[in-house]
Amino acid sequence: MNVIESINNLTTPFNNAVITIGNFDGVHIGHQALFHEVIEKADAINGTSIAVTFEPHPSRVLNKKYQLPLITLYEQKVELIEKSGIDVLICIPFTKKFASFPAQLFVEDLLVKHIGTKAIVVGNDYRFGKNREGDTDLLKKFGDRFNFEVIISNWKQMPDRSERISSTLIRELVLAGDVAKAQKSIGRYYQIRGQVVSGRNRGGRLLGFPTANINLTDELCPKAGVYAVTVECINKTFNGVANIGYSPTFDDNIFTVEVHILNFNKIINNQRIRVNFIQRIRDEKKFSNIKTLSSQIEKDIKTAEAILK
Ligand code: RBF
Ligand code: MG
Repeated sequence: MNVIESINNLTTPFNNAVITIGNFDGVHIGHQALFHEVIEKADAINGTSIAVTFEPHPSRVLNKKYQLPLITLYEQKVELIEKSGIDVLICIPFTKKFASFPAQLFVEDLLVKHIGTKAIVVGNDYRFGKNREGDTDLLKKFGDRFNFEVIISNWKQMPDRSERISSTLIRELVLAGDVAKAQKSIGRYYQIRGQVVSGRNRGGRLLGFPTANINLTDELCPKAGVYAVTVECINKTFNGVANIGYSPTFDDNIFTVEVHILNFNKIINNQRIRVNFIQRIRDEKKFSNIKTLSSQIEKDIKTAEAILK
């Protein structure tokens, strides 16, 4: 996949460009469906399949007060879009100036003149231009005027058709600890990335279950509790159990994200690590002594092994 990170690098329009545009936070099943429609259309007209996105996320530039935790940071978003099979990813550096472009300028200058759009695939709630003034009706008008096809794609539903899949739904599911349902809406396990930092050296010494403590680079962290996970580090994937929270058995009240990796005895301080959340096991609890916590962790490991086998 060709990744273009500056409008200045859009020198010649693409051949029969078929595009979709969005923030694509989470690269969920709905986004993946848009990418597939773009790829099919591009195949049909011998064209180029293109995803257009924005970096930083527009919410970071436009409203400073409440910042949504992003589901996928830029690095992971690029990886996932690449996996979808899209030919070109155009990341528009999002600035206040860019946000102030009127809808027509955005379409005529960026989409038509620079990208060479011949077809665009968007959801029916798609909005564009300054103050989100453009909607799908206006896009169709511009399509007639500038000679591109507008394809409106339906929202994707959860497999049981209970809800529409959206980035908002996925944030809610992850924050509620429902990682199994999150998996159904993103089409992969929810993953966090970070770096291993030294902890209090308590897990191994006191409890018999050493953990890698993680300094998250990601923003969206699952609800406090114990989870069956897989762990990617040192170029391999391992099974594990994660604990997220304040370890209430001890009174230091420090929030940690930690994983105990099964059948593992390496020291991985400072290494990059990725944790995939497979299933929630239980809430965190305050135990009356270290021995009962320790035997509960032993049970958690058995539970995780059964889930992961
Ligand atoms: N600490 C608690 O205070 N309550 C818990 O319920 C709890 N569950 C855990 C489950 C697992 C699988 C692991 C690996 C750790 C858990 N811990 C829990 C955290 C434990 O206290 C921590 O790993 C050590 O204190 C080292 O930081
Ligand atoms: Mg630890």
